[in-house]
Amino acid sequence: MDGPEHLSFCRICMGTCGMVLTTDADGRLASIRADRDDPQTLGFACFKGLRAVEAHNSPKRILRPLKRLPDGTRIEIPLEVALDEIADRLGAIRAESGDHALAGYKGGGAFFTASAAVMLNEFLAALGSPKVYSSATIDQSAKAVTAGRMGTWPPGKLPNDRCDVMLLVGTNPMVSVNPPFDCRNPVKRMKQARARGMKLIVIDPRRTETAEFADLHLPVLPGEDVTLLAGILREMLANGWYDRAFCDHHAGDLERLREEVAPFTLDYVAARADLPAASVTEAARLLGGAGLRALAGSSTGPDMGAHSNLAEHLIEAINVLAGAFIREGEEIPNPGAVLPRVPQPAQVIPAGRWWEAGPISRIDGSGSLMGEMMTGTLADEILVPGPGQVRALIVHGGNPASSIPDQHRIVEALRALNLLVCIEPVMSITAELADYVLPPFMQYERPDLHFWLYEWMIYRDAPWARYTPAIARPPEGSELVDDWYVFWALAKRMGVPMTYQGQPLDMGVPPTGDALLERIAAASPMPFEALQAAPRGARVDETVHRAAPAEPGCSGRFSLMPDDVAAELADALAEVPPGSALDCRLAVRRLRETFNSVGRDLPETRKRQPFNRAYIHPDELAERGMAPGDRIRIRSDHGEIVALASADPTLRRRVVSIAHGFGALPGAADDDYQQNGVSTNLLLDGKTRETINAMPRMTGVPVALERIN
Ligand SMILES: Nc1nc2c(c(=O)[nH]1)N[C@H]1C(S)=C(S)[C@@H](COP(=O)(O)OP(=O)(O)OC[C@H]3O[C@@H](n4cnc5c(=O)[nH]c(N)nc54)[C@H](O)[C@@H]3O)O[C@H]1N2
Ligand SMILES: Nc1nc2c(c(=O)[nH]1)N[C@H]1C(S)=C(S)[C@@H](COP(=O)(O)OP(=O)(O)OC[C@H]3O[C@@H](n4cnc5c(=O)[nH]c(N)nc54)[C@H](O)[C@@H]3O)O[C@H]1N2
Ligand code: SF4
Ligand SMILES: [Mo]
Repeated sequence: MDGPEHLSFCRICMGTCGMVLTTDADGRLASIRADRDDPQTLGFACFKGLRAVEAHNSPKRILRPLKRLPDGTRIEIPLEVALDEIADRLGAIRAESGDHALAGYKGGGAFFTASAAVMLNEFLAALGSPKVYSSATIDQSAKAVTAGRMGTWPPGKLPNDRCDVMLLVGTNPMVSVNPPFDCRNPVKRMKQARARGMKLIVIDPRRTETAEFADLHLPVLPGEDVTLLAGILREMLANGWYDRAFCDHHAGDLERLREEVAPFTLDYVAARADLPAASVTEAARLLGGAGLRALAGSSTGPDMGAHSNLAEHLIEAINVLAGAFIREGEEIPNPGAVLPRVPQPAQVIPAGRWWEAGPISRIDGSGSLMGEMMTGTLADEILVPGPGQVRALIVHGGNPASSIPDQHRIVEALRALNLLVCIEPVMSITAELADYVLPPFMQYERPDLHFWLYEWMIYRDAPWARYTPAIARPPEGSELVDDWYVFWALAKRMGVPMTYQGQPLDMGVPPTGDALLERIAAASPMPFEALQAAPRGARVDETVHRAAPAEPGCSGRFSLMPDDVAAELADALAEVPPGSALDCRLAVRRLRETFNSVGRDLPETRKRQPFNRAYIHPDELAERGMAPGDRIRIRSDHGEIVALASADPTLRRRVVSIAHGFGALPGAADDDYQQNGVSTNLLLDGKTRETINAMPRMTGVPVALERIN
């Protein structure tokens, strides 16, 4: 018999879906369903989140710390013994090769564990190593680059519910449940937005589930966002379709923007991005010429392609032209729920270019962004000899062997390490390479907060916060670890004091998960006990916050076209299209059933997505003499993979759309496509990287398709 119902929320993605759970007589998770009465997520939950019972009780879950022996076999060892050994080995490497030989990589599993989301950073800082890498810099770090090159507006951009027109570039929130669109039940929120009259423009090579709602869909050729966005900006400027009053006050170099986008004429854009010219004009008119409040937002599509930093810069330039910001006196819907509140005057904070100060990569001179080094350089940091070469890596809730472009090279690098430790609940392909695997509590077994690092992106209409206690008991006979404990226990053994949220940690007595969460929420107007007592979360205070007037004498302006951006635009313009042999383009995409590589091994998931299908338009298939189900070779300048073709009429022509996060270790016994799919990172060179954030090219990459049976 199931016990009473418990309220909690899912922490796989930013959806933060309210859930109703039950546990069995042993306290183990027994059932899960979406909470119809959740005030934020309104009864939504997706396939991935509803797999939690299987995931927590999976026979594939790692239940006790594992150590790999020299012959490659693995044994279970007690947690404290594993920590002793890891601390000894870290200490020895540090003594021999210095602080910078120690590094860490964190992925989604770490970011969504509130108590430990910044523990890796704190741990490495305590050791004197700047070498924190994460999935954030193989994702949308173009947004941080753009903020640093253009400037920022403290009150923020228009909230979704206040805009009349929204442009979504390369994002499919109906499936990815990810910003920039509202991720609290995106389908319902989109229907509501449409019902109140919001116009939607979507730029995506696929007629996605999101594009289905659009007034205007521009099926851009992948990798050509820069072309299209420059064309839209040119049209806005040429026709006077922009907010002159806002730009007069806040744009620094509008004329230079006008000059630099001038070559992107309608004919040029239509030919190169392969779109009707009229749709470019119509997008520009809706964004700036219809007297409506418009907002542009983007995600992985433009931020993973060629010139991703430039593409993102052009998207934000559209926002400046449209004046898409919260103005003086307007309400700031979420000024901070657990994050500290800071003054938010309606003015431009000029481009800070923060990466120019701080640590610099010995590989390519890239600096640090968001307090991290660039993941695009990680394989080289491990493989290239010299002072500062990385020899030990702690992987926290990530799967770098799967997620980093040029899979052969990153796997070679992970194998070359003197020490690889994973905090990881399942035998991921990275864990397979690890010297130690420390299995953590899974989400419903730990107390947690909402994804506080980016809380304003989740809770968009109020300063809302949410706490959950641990609901389920871990499996019988397991020895699991709190993610944060690993770092605390290693620091203690290594004799280095750690801080946490700016305060020293007691290195004598370990903290508790709740104590760490309380510290995160210390600045909240709501006492932590009150938050703990609110089962569906709470608005932390009732004060209405408004954008303050600009500080007297402030003169900051947005940099719309600084020199480096102009140079990148000139490069993009001068680019010669790839040779006719590579006549198709690879496009990134997400699947409903998996979260990157997470969930791959669950039986229901495997039933639906046994491997990653290569989606191609049916006419494209027919023209190439291919049929759905054919084995095809996808070849880039860098590598090749074999996959099964699948017909997708929602795609534009000349595109193959295939998800990442699949595949075994190359050459391993289970490296079998029909069993595990294949890593698209075998196609990506990892070396063609953007300046500043070392972002590799992951979409829009030219490929050839060939039938092989
Ligand atoms: N070719 C290509 N490559 C890509 C992308 C792409 O579109 N195309 N996308 C990129 C993007 S946007 C991202 S964010 C990265 C993702 O990069 P990663 O975060 O490195 O990869 P994931 O597959 O999400 O791995 C998350 C790991 O966390 C583990 N985990 C799950 N729950 C927990 C938990 O509670 N605690 C702990 N400690 N671990 C847990 C999972 O088992 C899994 O192994 O991949 C990037 N790589
Ligand atoms: N179900 C599910 N949800 C997820 C994830 C998952 O793996 N599965 N991953 C999570 C993560 S880590 C992230 S970062 C977010 C990502 O969130 P999103 O970026 O919204 O991810 P997608 O749904 O892949 O949407 C990207 C869209 O870009 C389009 N695209 C591809 N190439 C180009 C291009 O060159 N230009 C343009 N304009 N469009 C292009 C694709 O067709 C696709 O529709 O999703 C998160 N949510
Ligand atoms: S949308 Fe995200 S948060 Fe909601 S159930 Fe799915 S995975 Fe969990
Ligand atoms: Mo991501």
